[in-house]
Amino acid sequence: MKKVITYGTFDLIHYGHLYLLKRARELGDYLIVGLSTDKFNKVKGKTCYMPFEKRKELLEGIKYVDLIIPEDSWEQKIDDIKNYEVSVFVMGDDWKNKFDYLKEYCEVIYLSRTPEISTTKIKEIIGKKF
Ligand code: C2G
Repeated sequence: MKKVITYGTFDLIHYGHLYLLKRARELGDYLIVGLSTDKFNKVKGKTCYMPFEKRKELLEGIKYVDLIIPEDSWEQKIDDIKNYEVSVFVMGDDWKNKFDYLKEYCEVIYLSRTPEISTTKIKEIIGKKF
């Protein structure tokens, strides 16, 4: 079984996230998502609308996602890749080259981001209208 892994916050989940997850899943047979915990989001400097449990529940409803694990540090990726016997690590290309050190452990693929949509943009829209 060819396992793929990706990581993210997935706050106010939108079709940009969905297209990433779909394309990531198509690179193998099984997709693991390392979902940033609320605590790790603080480390990343991200404030979330939705707490981890809600973001996890939404991801569980997406057919491309097979397993969700908590992401609570920058350093866990190598262990995750080894422990879950991952073949492919995938991130959007806003992270291009940032995770090339993982090439020692698995294939590293950066997929194009969906340009016109972002959680920040959604927050701006929500902020303006409601
Ligand atoms: N993404 C995308 N298109 C968008 C927005 C996001 O393809 N319009 C992708 C990102 O490139 C990323 C994934 O969706 O691969 C999740 O995005 P975020 O939740 O913003 O993830 P991020 O905060 O970048 O966390 O250790 C890695 C970090 O946890 C990544």
